[in-house]
Amino acid sequence: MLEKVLIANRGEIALRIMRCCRDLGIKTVAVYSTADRDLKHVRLADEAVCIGPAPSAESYLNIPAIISAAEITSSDAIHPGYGFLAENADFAERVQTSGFVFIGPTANVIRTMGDKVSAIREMRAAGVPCVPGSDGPLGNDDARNLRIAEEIGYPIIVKAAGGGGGRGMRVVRGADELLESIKLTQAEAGAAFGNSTVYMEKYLEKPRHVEFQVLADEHGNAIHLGERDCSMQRRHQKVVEEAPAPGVSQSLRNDIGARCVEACKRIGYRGAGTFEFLYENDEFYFIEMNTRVQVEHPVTEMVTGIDIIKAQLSVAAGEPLSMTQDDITIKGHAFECRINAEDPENFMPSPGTIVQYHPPGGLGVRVDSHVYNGYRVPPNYDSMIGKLIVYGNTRQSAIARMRGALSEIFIDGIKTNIPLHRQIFQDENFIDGGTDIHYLEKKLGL
Ligand code: MV4
Repeated sequence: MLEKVLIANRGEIALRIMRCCRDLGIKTVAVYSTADRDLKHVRLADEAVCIGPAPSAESYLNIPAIISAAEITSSDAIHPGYGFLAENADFAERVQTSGFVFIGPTANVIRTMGDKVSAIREMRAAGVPCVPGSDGPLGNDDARNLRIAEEIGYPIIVKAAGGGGGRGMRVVRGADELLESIKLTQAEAGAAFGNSTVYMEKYLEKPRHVEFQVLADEHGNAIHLGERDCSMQRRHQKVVEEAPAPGVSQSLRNDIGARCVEACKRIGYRGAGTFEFLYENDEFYFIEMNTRVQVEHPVTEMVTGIDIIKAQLSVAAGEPLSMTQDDITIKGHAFECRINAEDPENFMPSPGTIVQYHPPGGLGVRVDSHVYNGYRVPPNYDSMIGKLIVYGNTRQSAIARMRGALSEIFIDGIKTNIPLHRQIFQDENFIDGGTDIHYLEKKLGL
């Protein structure tokens, strides 16, 4: 096993990784910016190294500072968490060439999946169902582009190969707007991602966002842990996630899961990963792969009993996966509410000092958060301050438990989105299950 892991992240995920290392007897190194001296995991880690000033670009995105911290602490491996450098292929490569283990897939796999056109090409080849589309980049042949769109059928969506997560895309409803939209998306993509390549897909009007969790080792073994429904979102920020996805049959889960596993083996995937799909009329359509652990991984942990961070650490150490697909069963139901330091009226960030914090508790209630009484939420980073996760034997009992936990939780001193979560867990359509990706924005009148 690894002896010492440097955690190249902050907040709740840094604490989650630190706790997992502690369980496994692995020493930890925290790296932090000057705004984050008082983070909980910095206090609890075996060692802590300040890597720069508050702005992320000078600290959590500062590759030489992080590599230096790994060197001076004699760390074996670097866990990137999510966000920041987690899907930066150049970072993964620098970590490896500097003699450390990158806790994630190889730099080349990150690079391939980071380019959405090459990711889709790989997935098609592996038998993963994709959205009907251009099957490759669009060229500058206007007649050809018009013909491709006609074949797919309007509406279509033009997406940047270097985009993802909602950046660099444009819906086109008729031939009259197509050529202009392609040129605009190409120009924006070139400026934003340094890659003006775009591709085309059929635009699905009311899909759900359902993603499959996978784990793979470097010995050719891979398994899936079922799916999560992340449709409850606002402006591409997920708000509530759940596992399993309401209405997905065991046979469809097994089929799509097996295809994701096959894709992992084909591309030589290592570590934890997520296959993102749009789900509409009982059909799955692959859109992107995430080559990192995700914020919402706990709902999968709750319904499978698998510690995803522990699996990441063990496969990074070169060990084979300790379980096979037959060991995995989905039992019960889990929800996660992302708790953000933001104004519930206008969603603006609300940093400041937490003067009172009362976390909820009880059977089936999990709080993944780094906050404590007196903690000051800095204005420099993402506003998520924790996650409230509940488990129940049924979806209905999990909803009841989340309502109870939301009535108990109390945070004073800053504004939070807890009122929004209370509203969502009273919403009839959400309670019925299966609301689409546009539901929350419509409900909020956006
Ligand atoms: C789509 C789509 C409809 N049809 N692709 C947005 C984020 C990026 N991951 C992909 N996205 C979408 N791709 C086709 N062919 C609708 C979205 C989309 C979306 C997807 C997932 C979660 C939230 C979303 C919100 C708006 C649009």
